[in-house]
Amino acid sequence: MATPRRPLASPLVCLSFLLTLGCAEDAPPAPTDDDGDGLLSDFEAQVGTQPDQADSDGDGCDDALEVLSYFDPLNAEDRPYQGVYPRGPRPDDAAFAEMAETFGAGFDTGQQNTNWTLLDQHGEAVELYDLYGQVVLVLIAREWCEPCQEDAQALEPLYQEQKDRGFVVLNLMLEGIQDDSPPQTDRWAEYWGLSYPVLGDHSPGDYTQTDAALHYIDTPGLGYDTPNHTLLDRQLRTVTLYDLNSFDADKINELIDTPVPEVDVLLPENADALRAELGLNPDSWLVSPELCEG
Ligand SMILES: [Ca+2]
Ligand SMILES: [Ca+2]
Ligand SMILES: [Ca+2]
Repeated sequence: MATPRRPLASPLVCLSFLLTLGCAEDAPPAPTDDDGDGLLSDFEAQVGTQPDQADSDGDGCDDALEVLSYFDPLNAEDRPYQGVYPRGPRPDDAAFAEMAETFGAGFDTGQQNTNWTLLDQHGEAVELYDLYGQVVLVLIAREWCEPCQEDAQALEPLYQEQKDRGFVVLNLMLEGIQDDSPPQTDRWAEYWGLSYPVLGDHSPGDYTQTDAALHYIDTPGLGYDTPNHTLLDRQLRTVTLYDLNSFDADKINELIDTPVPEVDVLLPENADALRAELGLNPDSWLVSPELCEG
């Protein structure tokens, strides 16, 4: 970010303190924000970011913005998405392991989905576990399939309407405009006006060779129909698997109305003030990557 932030502990504060009460000799030094990124150095020590570097991982986003928008300030590959998809707080690995123990790990109804990662239409990695806390609709489609085209378009207004409340469509694309040809996710997204993540997961005539779709196609043999839908709740547990009917807007809205699960994340004490200073909306998980470049 171009504009360095004001240090939160002003020298004037210490001066007025000296004049009125005097400074105890063994008083601990006031916390400082040496790199001006808005995070006090003692907080930076707790989360592992650099106290003398505003952007610890060098991805263009200052530490404070990453911490407050739930991206990883120590991973340059992880920063606000070009597609501006919602991102909430993510549980740590131990918490995910505990949930898998409780609900069962896998993709059957009620189970805690196992994590997976695919590239979207902007070439960015989208990881399922980063979407914890949101209602997720997995749409599996092929470019040549007309009902898929209609379905994908019909989901766009629902995504626009509800993404602020924690709803995302993950559109897994298996094939391109010809049977078995590779999908082009940017072409599909652009042509049909889709802003949710469109993820390439090519199945050259055999869905068992896909990286994620194979978990959501619950059918014997290699045959499967598109479009199909799998709905996950806010804890990423399967609610309905491989549904061949049109997406169920009522069920989706019912899940969106459920409370967001609590996640233990370390946030600075000045989080509210910092959010306001950085231009982050405290009621939304949508963060534009433009905030990073200032
Ligand atoms: Ca820093
Ligand atoms: Ca960064
Ligand atoms: Ca980062």
